[in-house]
Amino acid sequence: MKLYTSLTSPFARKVRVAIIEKHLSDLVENVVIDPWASPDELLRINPLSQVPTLLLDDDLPLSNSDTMLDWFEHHYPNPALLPDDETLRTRALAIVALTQGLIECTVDIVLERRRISAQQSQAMIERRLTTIDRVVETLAIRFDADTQHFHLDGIGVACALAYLDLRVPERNWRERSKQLTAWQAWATERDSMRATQPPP
Ligand SMILES: N[C@@H](CCC(=O)N[C@@H](CS)C(=O)NCC(=O)O)C(=O)O
Repeated sequence: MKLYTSLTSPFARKVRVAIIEKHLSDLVENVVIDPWASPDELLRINPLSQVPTLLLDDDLPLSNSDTMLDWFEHHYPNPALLPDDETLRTRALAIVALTQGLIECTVDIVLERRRISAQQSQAMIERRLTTIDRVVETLAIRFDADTQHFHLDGIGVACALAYLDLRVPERNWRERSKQLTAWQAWATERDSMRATQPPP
């Protein structure tokens, strides 16, 4: 398998972390690519020109990080990155969806700030920042921040918060939750998170 990735994409990082947590690194070749340059190699398999893109061994390309996580969970169930219990599993997936939204909000801000200043919408940036604050506060309540396991919900939380640190550090999400701050310090030390840390 090949995983087309960039070194900074938080969507791709979720998948890279899950691959390491599932001990599948030997099965997956990482291909570092800039999706914004629309390289032919990526366009040939993914018309969205996005990372992550996973090219399966039968040459089927998958887009969308959560689709890939689902595929890995189904084909390589051990170690499991979701609980067996149906209720707990649904709760974990609800957190995964929230963290995906959190990453999308942060990416929106990054893209807006990349526009020339006359074209930037401060109202849009403010709206996304307010959403980010709300999601962090909600995660502080709903996410079960235990350190017994590092499942897909935890991977989503860790990658989303790390991306906030990278792109909107001035918002200082840590002010909103001591518990999440402590949990993130633990998550950051995991081998999978250390190995996928974006370059400075
Ligand atoms: N929903 C997708 C989002 C992927 C995405 O937006 N990736 C960004 C990099 S962070 C990208 O490749 N952007 C290039 C583009 O959209 O042209 C996922 O979860 O994988």
